[in-house]
Amino acid sequence: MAGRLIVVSNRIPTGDPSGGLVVALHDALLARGGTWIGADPDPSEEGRDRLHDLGNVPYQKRAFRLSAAERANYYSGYANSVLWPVCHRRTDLVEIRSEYRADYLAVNLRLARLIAKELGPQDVIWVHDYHFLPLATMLRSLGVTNRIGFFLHIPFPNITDLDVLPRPKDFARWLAGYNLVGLQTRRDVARAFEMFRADPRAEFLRDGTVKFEENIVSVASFPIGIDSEQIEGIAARADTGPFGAADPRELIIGADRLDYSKGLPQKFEAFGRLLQGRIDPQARPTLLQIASPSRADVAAYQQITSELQAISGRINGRYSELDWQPLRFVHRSVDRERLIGLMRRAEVGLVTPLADGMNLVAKEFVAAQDPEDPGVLVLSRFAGAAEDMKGALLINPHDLDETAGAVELALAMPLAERKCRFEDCLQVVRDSRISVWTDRYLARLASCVPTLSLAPRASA
Ligand code: ADQ
Repeated sequence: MAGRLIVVSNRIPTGDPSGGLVVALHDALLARGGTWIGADPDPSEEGRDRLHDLGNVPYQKRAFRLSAAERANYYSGYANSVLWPVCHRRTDLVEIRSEYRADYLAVNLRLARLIAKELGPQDVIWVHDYHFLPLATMLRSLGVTNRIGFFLHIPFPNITDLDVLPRPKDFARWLAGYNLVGLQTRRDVARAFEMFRADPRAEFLRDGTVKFEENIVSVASFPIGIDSEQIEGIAARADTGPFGAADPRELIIGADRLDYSKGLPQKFEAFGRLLQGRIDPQARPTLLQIASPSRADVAAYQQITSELQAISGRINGRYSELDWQPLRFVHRSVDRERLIGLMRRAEVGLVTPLADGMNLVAKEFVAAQDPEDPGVLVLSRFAGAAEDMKGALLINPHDLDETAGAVELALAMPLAERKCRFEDCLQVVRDSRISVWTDRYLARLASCVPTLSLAPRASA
């Protein structure tokens, strides 16, 4: 690609890049040169009519500012109280307010104008996630014909759930403004195709692309991964436990953002079933659930926190002994190296989302294992990661007995089977490593049919 790469994501890294996605995009920008644009962590409301420099070395970082009302309406509102629940099949939690949608569109339009002002003819734009669905249509309406790619990190919604959105038909039109729509799994692609098939404005072309009014869009899956080599390295030298003399014999670990999509009440209840059905009273499994606080200003997140505190209190009240607390619910973020050490120490990784784009924790757990004595991954079928990770014990998190049974099986699994399953999973983790994901996506975007002419629209 001759021009610059311009990455757009709501969160922009400040300081040293950390975390899989941020590091991967950082590397892509280092290799190709370019600009990363995201929401300014500075809450100042001044200067919303321009991009602010957050540093120019080794690539440009530029930020757009939001007013307090825009943060509430565009970010906590439309993105996290409308689009997030719709994509995660929780239409019961959707909160529709006209100001949410108005500010979502206003922020996207302002950003489109700011980007268009500085765009070179050969620049390629890569937009990340549901905060910016309409950005391409808005850029097109400003005359931009550059290649624009989009990647959705969360599940593609079910076609019937889309009807819950205000003006549901916008969703397909917004996506069609991109040259390439990248999704996590083949199932996501199938759902996107179902949406286009049901839309009279769309026509499938012989090469598999979709013609939608004046646009041609490609849709494909690019399962995201982790820097597996780095995690394998950290795990090999990690401190594997803070427990000291109280080191549990059987450790089950969960690590998630505290989000209702992660199936945490189901995980706790399934663990309760496991304790209830214990045949050997000497067996004292411990579930360590580390849940990083998330979106605490949204009501649904406050409710799930109280619910989890209540369930863990009930389970611990019923089963704790003087020298054993079966469920440890740690409501905070922990240092990355410590988390990887805990994953290596655990006999079981328990990942139970009810809907999840990919779930990187599942891949991190696998990469963190000791190849000579690996733990077992128990993984929800509803995580994108389950599409390829056939070496995991796959469960339906709504079925508490099935989850409890899988954990029991994992705790008793002979070494030979553990190794065999681990090797299968590790192969998937390595094949989908983050550098491969970035390269595959950008190569595919470069080969997409370019947007040649535009029929500008007055508004998105
Ligand atoms: P998330 O919903 O945030 O990501 P996930 O993919 O599991 O979910 O990534 C979470 C990251 O945060 C992991 O790197 C994990 O190690 C870390 N983390 C989780 N709990 C932590 C804790 N308590 N302390 C410290 N770190 C913690 C969204 C989508 C996913 C998709 C990713 C990437 O929802 O489906 O896989 O983007 O595309």
